[in-house]
Amino acid sequence: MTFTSDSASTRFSNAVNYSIQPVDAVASTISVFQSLSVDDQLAVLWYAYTEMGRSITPAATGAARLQLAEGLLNQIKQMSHADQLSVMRDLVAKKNTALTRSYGILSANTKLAFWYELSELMVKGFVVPVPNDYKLSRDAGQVLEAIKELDFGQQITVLRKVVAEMGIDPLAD
Ligand code: 45D
Repeated sequence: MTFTSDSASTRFSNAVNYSIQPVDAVASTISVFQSLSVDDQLAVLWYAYTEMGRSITPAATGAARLQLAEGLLNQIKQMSHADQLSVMRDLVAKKNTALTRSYGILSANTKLAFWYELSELMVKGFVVPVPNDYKLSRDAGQVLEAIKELDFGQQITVLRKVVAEMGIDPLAD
């Protein structure tokens, strides 16, 4: 097998990246994230959104995808702030409810689009905000920093995986 100079330089820069950012930065970020309290998971997701917001374009999240989540989003939009918060906590805590089961049948990317849209609804004032004085735990702060240090593709991988596991998959076992 021959290597062109291009692939050699790709290999070189990969090697450099590995030393700064090991492959399991993604896996370890996911596992620490999942060990956080429910509220810290919600807060970290929110702060991750506020950091990434500019790089996620609404077009990229796909209107077609959101259509599948629209019923859920409309339902949530009409709830009181307290109920909105319980729904989000139920999703994270994998509590079995009609809503978490509806969420569970969405694809991983639609789940990501759903959370993205919830954030947008928060920004527009339709969904309960994170209290200004909410204090992340030490671990949560570290997870957030770890996410910020990942490249965009790795951030998506982490986020997709954590939101994919939320809710209840009515078709599982
Ligand atoms: O009182 O389809 C606390 C692309 C404390 C393209 C609270 C993409 C107590 C393909 C719990 C904190 C890959 C770009 C209150 C998609 C308390 C594609 C409140 C990617 C009130 C989809 C907490 C999309 C609350 C991406 C309200 C990357 C927390 C999407 C709410 C990323 C948190 C989306 C929310 C992200 C977080 C969304 C709603 C990171 C949402 C985060």
